[in-house]
Amino acid sequence: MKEFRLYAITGEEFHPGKELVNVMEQAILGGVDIVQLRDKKSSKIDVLKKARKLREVTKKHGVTFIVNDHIDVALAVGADGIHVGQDDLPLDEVRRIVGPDMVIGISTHQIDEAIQAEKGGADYIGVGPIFPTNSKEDVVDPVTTSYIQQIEAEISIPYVAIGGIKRHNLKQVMDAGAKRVCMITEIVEADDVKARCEEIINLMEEATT
Ligand code: TZP
Ligand code: MG
Repeated sequence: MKEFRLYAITGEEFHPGKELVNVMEQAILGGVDIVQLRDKKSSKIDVLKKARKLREVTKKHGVTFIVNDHIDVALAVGADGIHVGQDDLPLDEVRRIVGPDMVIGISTHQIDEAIQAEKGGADYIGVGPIFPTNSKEDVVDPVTTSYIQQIEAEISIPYVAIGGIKRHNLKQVMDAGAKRVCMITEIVEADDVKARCEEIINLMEEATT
């Protein structure tokens, strides 16, 4: 898959009064290089409509577009990838459905899941939640930055740290070894989403130099 650094997931409930596609375009302009549509509440048809708009704006800017959960929607809009959880279809079945070229990402919370994901042909894994977060309903206990260190030691595919990552704790995440981070609220809740993403990327660069 294309290299990435800052991964933004949608969280429409966190930016009332602002259009989803505008918020995500600001994130892209600020330097986000993957956008994931994650919508656990809307009907399939509404998810499809949002996915079409996000596919358009991500394509315009040459940014990777991933759909969470809905494999059919991902295929219908020509998304670059699909993100699944531990309770979704097994990776080999997802691969059978989406074909060889689509990116497949999977969330992991412990090293066994990460090893299985790598063996199973995932293109990247989510690693988290690192810190407490209110952005996910069925969230498991924070895995802390020690999980990042374990992943660094045992996993070769790209991984992205997620969960409660903010400007103030970003350095901790990078110091543990993470090169890529994923955020919802720290990005989408900002008044100026573009400026926020620029600031986050600067902090990431500072942390690695
Ligand atoms: N998966 C693990 S934590 C999380 C997801 C989708 C939510 C991350 O949101 P935030 O607002 O960046 O903590
Ligand atoms: Mg899922």
